[in-house]
Amino acid sequence: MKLPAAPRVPRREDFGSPLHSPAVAARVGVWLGACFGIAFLTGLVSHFAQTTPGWLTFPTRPVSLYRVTQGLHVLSGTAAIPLLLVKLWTVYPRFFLRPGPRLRQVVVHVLERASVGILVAAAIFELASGLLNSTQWYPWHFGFRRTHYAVGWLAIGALVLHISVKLPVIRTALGLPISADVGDGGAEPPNQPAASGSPEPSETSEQPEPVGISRRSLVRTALAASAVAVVATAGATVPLLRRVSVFGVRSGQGPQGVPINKSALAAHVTDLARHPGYRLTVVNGSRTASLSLDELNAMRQYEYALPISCVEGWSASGMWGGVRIKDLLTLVGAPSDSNLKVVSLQPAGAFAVTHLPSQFTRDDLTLLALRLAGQTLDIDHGYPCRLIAPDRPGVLQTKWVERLEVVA
Ligand SMILES: Nc1nc2c(c(=O)[nH]1)N[C@H]1C(S)=C(S)[C@@H](COP(=O)(O)O)O[C@H]1N2
Ligand SMILES: [Mo]
Repeated sequence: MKLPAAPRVPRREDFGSPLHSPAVAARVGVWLGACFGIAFLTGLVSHFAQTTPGWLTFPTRPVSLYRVTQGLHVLSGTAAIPLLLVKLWTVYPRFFLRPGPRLRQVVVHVLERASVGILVAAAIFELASGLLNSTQWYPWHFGFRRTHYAVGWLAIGALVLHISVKLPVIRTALGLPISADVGDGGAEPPNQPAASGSPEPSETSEQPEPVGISRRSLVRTALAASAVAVVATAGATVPLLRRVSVFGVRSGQGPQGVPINKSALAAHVTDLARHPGYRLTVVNGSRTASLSLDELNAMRQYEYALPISCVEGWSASGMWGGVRIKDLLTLVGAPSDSNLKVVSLQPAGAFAVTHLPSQFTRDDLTLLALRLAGQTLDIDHGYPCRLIAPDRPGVLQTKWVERLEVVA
């Protein structure tokens, strides 16, 4: 009678499926690497757009630059999710690899495993935190933006190291047909009898029947899943896909054709915003101007099509009407390229006060908007007035503005 084998830690050799192969890992990895590369570069743009004042002057043209880069950022991250899952599944038997007996082999093994561990942890963290942020769910206590940015460097560093170390395997795997076996440094090539004694497997040796899906199908399925994820969310920023994108955040219509992120109710600003005694205060040192809504409407009005581009990946264009910020500065004798502090009526919150650098202040397109789509601004879009500047992240397009103050 055969006794059941005692439980033991698995070994790499226990995983015989031909899908656990560098042939799959390298092919999925190319796409995954491209997604991470795009997400990293567009993430840098996003970081610099929000880090103001900084050593970098973020440009105000093209007006939709940030809309495109941030859309790409969120979409490349979304596309990476299915790819990362398939890639991790393909390579997970390597987790059970054991180093050779020599000290040097052990050291190299530990270093290699540690770098892969950092890469996997950082990649999972970036995709998970980004996904949750785009759904505005924050089940954590750290600042999302700073942490996501810092771990982004960790991920890209570990990725570059990983690609460099793996380059020979990647090149071999990509140079051969997908069905060819490339040793991954662990198991014998699966589905081939161990070549004990004879250097070539004999021609008559029986090949086991392939079970389940082929490597090619696995790679294609991973890419298809990735494409579906993109199409299901891209409507948040690509108007043509709005109806198809069932998972697109805020791809629906908000008041006046533009979605809402934070409503007046959620910002606890409704009463203040509707108060009949509302006045906008503009401050330049000791000079102050105080304007009622009627007075603002009596100033010269401009109308521009500009996008709201949220960091969460959704964006929408609107026709905004109102007064130029630089015209308001003239009222208090401030130069048009002043730096401004923009203060909202909103009593609290991270975006209640923002900084408007001089390149935006002096720009003709930068408005204190009083209208959207030809109508008085909806209270959820920032009534009585809101900032709208070209090529600026949505979070910094302050709603319910009550005060503009010239700062150094
Ligand atoms: N005062 C204030 N302004 C704000 C916000 C906020 O929470 N408070 N949210 C910002 C964010 S994150 C975005 S994307 C835009 C959305 O503008 P919308 O609701 O008009 O589309 O407003 C920005 N302005
Ligand atoms: Mo936003």
